[in-house]
Amino acid sequence: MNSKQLIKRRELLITGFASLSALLLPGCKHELPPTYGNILRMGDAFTYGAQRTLLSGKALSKEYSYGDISSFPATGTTNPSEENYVRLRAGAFADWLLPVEGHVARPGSYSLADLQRFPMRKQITKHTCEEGWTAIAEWTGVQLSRVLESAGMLPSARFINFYTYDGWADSIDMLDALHPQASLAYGMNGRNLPIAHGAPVRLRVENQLGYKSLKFVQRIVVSDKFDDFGEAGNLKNGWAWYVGI
Ligand SMILES: Nc1nc2c(c(=O)[nH]1)N[C@H]1C(S)=C(S)[C@@H](COP(=O)(O)O)O[C@H]1N2
Ligand SMILES: [Mo]
Repeated sequence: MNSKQLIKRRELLITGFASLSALLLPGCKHELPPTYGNILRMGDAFTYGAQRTLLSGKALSKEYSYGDISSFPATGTTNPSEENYVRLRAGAFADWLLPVEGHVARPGSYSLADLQRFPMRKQITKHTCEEGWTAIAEWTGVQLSRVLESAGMLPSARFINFYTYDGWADSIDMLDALHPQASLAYGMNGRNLPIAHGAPVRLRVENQLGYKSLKFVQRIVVSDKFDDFGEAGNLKNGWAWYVGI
C-alpha cells in the first residue's frame, strides 16, 4: 500500500468513525445495525453505519464484462442430502416451490417457471468469500424486489429471512432486499444454476460478503423483527450479520 492509498484509507476510516458517531446521536438511532449491543458483533456497527451513511445503500456493485468471467469454486454445501431436496433434484426441480410468506398481503409459493416469468436480470459480478478468494460469474435471475412486490409486502415488513435446504438461515434488511442487484438467481454463466452452486435458486447479495448469498433457497419469510438466528446462523462461525463490501 503506498502512502497515498494509506491516506485515503485513513480518511475513509475517519469519515467512517465520524459518521458512526453521528449515527449515535439521538434521532439517528435507526441507523444502528440490529445487532447493536452484541459484543461479538461490534464490527457491525462500524461497517453498517459507515456504509449506510457514505453510500446511502444506493451504490451498485461493479458489474464486469464476459471476458472477466473466471473459474468459480463451489464451496460449503455442494449437494444437500436433505430428503426433500434429494426428491426435488431427482425430478429436475419441476416440483420445487418457493414459499414467500410472513408480513405479505399475498403469501404464496413460486415455481421455477413462475420466477422465470418475471423480467430477467443478468449481472456479471465478483463474489468475495470471507476466506479470501474472489470469483466472477454471470448470474441470471429475478430481482428479489419484484418477488417481494408481487407477494405484497406489508408496511410492517422490516427484514427478509431466508431458509435453505442445507439448514442455513440468514436475514437481510429491507434496503439490501430492495437493492437493484439483490436477486434470486436460477442461472449461472448462461446455464441453469449448477447443483454445487445452489440449484435451483440461490440468493445474490452483491453488496455483502459471499456467505450472505445463500444457496439452495427453500423458504422466504418477510418479518417485522430482526432475527440473526443466533447459534443456528452465522454467529456459530464468528461471522458478522452485516458484511457490506
Ligand atoms: N445454503 C448455503 N449457502 C451458502 C453456503 C453454504 O454452504 N450453504 N456457503 C456460503 C459461502 S461461505 C460462500 S463463499 C458461497 C459459495 O458459493 P459457491 O459454492 O457458488 O462458490 O455460498 C454461500 N452460501
Ligand atoms: Mo465463503
